[in-house]
Amino acid sequence: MNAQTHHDQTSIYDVVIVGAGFAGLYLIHLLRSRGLTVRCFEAGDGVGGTWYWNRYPGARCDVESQEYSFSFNKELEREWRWTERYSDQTQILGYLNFVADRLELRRDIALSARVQSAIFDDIRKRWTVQASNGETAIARFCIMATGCLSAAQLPNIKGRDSFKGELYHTGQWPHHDVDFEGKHVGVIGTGSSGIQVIPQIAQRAKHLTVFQRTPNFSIPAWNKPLSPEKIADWNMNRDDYRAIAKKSRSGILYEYATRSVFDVNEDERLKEYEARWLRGGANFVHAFNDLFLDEKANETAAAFVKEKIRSRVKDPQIAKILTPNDHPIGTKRICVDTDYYETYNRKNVTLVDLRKEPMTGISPEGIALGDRIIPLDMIVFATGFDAVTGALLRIDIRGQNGLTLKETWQEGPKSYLGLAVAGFPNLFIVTGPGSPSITTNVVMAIEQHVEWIGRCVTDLKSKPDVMIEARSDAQENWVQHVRDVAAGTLFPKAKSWYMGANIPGKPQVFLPYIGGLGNYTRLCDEIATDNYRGFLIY
Ligand code: N01
Repeated sequence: MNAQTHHDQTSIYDVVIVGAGFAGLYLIHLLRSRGLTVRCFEAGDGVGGTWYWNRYPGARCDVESQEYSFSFNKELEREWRWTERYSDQTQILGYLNFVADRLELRRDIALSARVQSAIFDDIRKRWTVQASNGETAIARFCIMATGCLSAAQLPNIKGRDSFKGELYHTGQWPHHDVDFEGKHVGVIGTGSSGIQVIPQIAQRAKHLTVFQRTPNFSIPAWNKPLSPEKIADWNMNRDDYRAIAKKSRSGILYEYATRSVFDVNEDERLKEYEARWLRGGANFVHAFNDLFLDEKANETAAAFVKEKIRSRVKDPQIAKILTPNDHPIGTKRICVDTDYYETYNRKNVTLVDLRKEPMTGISPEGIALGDRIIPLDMIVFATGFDAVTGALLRIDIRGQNGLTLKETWQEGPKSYLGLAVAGFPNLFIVTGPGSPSITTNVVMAIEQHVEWIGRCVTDLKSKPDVMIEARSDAQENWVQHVRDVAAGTLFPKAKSWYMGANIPGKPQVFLPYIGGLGNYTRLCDEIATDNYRGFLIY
């Protein structure tokens, strides 16, 4: 199967890939190695996806660096050196550029090419994909590698566009230096992005006002340089570590407890929490095996962190505002911080509790809270993303008989395994709704998906007119299973982006599959071996 030029701007490929982040880059490499022709369209003017866009000060991964990297290529693993426990955005972006160069991926990527539509032609059995750079690609397969946290959500606050100062979103951070010096800055949002950017801005701005609607739980990162011992250990045992991670629930080498909160007395419980607090990171929420299952168990972990907040924040009133009270710990993505709570001890930082004093609008001068206006030179929106489905639904995707994905998902996204959607033949999604994706080490989840899709596409390579499509009954069963698994946990108790709760009008559906990456991988492999059970091949 060769790429042939159709006319000036239209070319024919075996596969079109949308997005050149972790998923798109690996897809190009793997599919090319199977003899397939590919074209990858990327909206940014560089590769890297999430790590290209989220370049705000303090942006850092909360999965440890050695784990948050590709495992499929030993040479890449040997050549690249991580330097910190948790890598910052520049290093991860550097890594992805290194991968793109080392595997010679760039020749198949069109940059500054945002895909506008992907339309299936029932007669020709091909996808036509149009991008903003004027290119049109016709391909047998279309793979959406558009990311789970890539559609930035800029709330439509009254008067927003009248603001005279600078306005940024953490997920669309500019490439130029942003100068905070001497400025009055406002940050809206206290999720993972806000919690990272706030301490950084506080150190540079004249004054920082944080506008908080809902407080979040955060655990210290205790980030540090990787020690020579840690590097040597990883290099020696990498293959074993990777194998364990891939079979685990989250794709991360957390210390998963096998005992319940109620198996131990209070002293022992507090000792366990303290030990994990001192080790830092999201490992904390795995201290006991019922923290995501039992509200009473969860409350013990939440109480421990609330006490820590009180000890880190000097003013008890401020500490109270920063203390979460509307969700079990961990049911919104747990945050990992460096000096977040301590930032509120600074004289140049003010916290506004939007629950008490709602934001009524944005004026040319600043943010309005009823009668008073907080004058600002700059507003930073750390307001998150239309997660998981947003990037897909911003593209005009049409399957059989012109059916749009938007219509199909009107009441919530449905997919089979998070990989395919009934009515959309030869279309695959990497880390789609109903896949483990964002509740895991997403790089491991991406590798699994890419390898599964690669296997499927390769199996069909010799039958050029054959299509594969999720069966509706298999899809219904999977959607129900995803819901059932979530319903057995505390996750649906939080108004989180996992539930679509952060986007006005978005159907409230638990988006990821939390049955575990290891289980999911085994199931996907079994399905492929069983002649793609649950798929129509016709
Ligand atoms: O977004 P969020 P994020 N007025 O949706 C507030 C990953 N990530 O970009 O909770 C006022 O979590 C909103 O308030 P509320 C990670 O998976 C990872 O921070 O809706 N406030 C909330 O406080 C993470 O979970 C890393 O009441 C408004 C905040 O904005 C995911 O990305 C780093 C508002 C949004 O929080 C998303 O994180 C960064 C409004 N109109 C991100 N609208 C690491 O690896 C929204 N908010 C460390």
